[in-house]
Amino acid sequence: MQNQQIAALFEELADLLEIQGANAFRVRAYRNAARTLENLSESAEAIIASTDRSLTDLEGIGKDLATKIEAIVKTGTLQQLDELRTQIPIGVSEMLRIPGLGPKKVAALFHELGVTTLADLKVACESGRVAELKGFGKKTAQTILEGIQHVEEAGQRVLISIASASAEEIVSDLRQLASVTQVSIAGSCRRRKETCGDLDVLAISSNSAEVMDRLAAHPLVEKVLARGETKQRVRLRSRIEMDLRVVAAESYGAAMQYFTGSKEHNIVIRRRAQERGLKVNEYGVYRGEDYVAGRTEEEVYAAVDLPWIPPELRENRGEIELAENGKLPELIEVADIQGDLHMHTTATDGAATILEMAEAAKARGLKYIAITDHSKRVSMANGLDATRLRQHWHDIEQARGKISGIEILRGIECDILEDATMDLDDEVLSEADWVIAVLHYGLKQPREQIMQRLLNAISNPHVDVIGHPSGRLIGSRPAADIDYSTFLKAAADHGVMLEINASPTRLDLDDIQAAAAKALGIQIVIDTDSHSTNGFESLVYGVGQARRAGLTRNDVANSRPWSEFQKLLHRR
Ligand code: DGT
Ligand code: CA
Ligand code: CA
Repeated sequence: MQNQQIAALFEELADLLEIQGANAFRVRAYRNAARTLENLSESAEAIIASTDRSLTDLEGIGKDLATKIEAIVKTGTLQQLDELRTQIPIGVSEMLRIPGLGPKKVAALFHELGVTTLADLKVACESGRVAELKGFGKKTAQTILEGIQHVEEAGQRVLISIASASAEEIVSDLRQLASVTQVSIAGSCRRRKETCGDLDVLAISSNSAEVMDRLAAHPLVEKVLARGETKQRVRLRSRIEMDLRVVAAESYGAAMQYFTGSKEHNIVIRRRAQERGLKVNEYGVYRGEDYVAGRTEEEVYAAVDLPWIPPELRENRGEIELAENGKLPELIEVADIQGDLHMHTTATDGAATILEMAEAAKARGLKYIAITDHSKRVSMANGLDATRLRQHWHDIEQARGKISGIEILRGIECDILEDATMDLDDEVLSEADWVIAVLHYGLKQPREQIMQRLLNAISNPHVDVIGHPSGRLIGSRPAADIDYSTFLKAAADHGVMLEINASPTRLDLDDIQAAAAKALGIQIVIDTDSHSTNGFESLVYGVGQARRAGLTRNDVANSRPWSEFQKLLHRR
């Protein structure tokens, strides 16, 4: 159980309590606990297991919360939360996913209008009942209607970070069984898609009943939905569902290939097989009745005259032609990343100091970082004005003297304001080592205004990179309306880099636009946007997105050693 998963349960608990109308103080205690856990550099599980430390040593964690964390680690859930989930209809908690609808507004819709599903809510908005509600009004009702559409389009998908943490935990548990010789994640999670609809796991075992029993008994599993001879479908407590299939060793590669997908990729593979007089299915490759291959994925691809294709590329977006011509890219790996150029400290909304961030980055093998706290427009994060920023840079210089083996750049994450000017003036930006320009506010502006802002930032000679370009938060905040062909061309013309923000709720640029950026020769930086020393763990998701885009080391600026990366600074 990772801290992030425990924190998510506390957040859900706080939401449901708030909808129920619980005491605000209690609600805040759970939210604070969630923050504390997210920012913790050590796992709660390890603290519980240790003899010399205790959860109650942590800020804001009293005896009651410590007991709850222990219960979550032990059972995967919290009785109180399970009860609340039965009391508050699932449609009501779903409303929380609508941008702009917090627990207070959802509570009003639930208690005063009796709305319990998104469909109810739509009707209530259209009939004018929502607009009449105290604190709502016509504009809010309209925003809610747009939000419902956004949530419906996003569906019930789960972030890759949550999906892969659960899947990895279950896979390593099944691996413990003596009868299990192989077990792996397949499906969209293996392809590292930004969200997963459900989880797919494959195992080789001589005893499929034993594997299914073990899965059914796993603390993360809430319920067995279906069970057959060799397959089982379960629902996890986090509400995502999982398919488990137990297969024979000679079918393992074929099953992995089949269940990794994507469907679109598999259709082409099957067609290639037919053209060669073969049949491919989840059991193997067959000529007539005869099994010819299927033990490994390599065998399956070889049967259709292709080299093995990395899962992240299997979307039928040109990977088969690349494979056929021996031109598959050598995809970037986590270990290639040498620097991280977007992170926050206690100067704004981060949880760790400059030196703590530098030490944590160094411990993870990074050779250079940029400290990029917020600019003043982000007042709720205590953003920096020019005076505080210069003081902060002075503090960074001091920190440099206290650590060796890692370079620390004096950076800034500067807002591109709604009127298309920069939040800090050129004079102070010119003194920075590294400037990230970003949109945070006014994301709903029409395309022309959004583009004016991005293009102005790109033509500012002090801007090194555009951070999380679309501003989207997956499943909760829609992306700004960007004309990508104009945007990417401008970035290429001005030599401005673009970020893949690795935070699992952002993953922005997305895979398609990152591939388009690569095609134009734009340098990409994969940044974690860390707000605590734990934040560096998100790197794997950013690298996953970069791999889906077909990026190699050459495409990613922060895979370069410091001596080379340094040459990219101040070159504009
Ligand atoms: P998801 O769960 O929506 O995030 O996406 P996937 O790709 O994990 O899809 P899922 O779980 O429905 O199925 C896993 C893989 O199994 C899928 O990528 C390809 C394969 N598969 C499932 N159903 C079909 C099908 O009807 N035809 C073919 N060719 N392949 C299928
Ligand atoms: Ca799936
Ligand atoms: Ca599935």
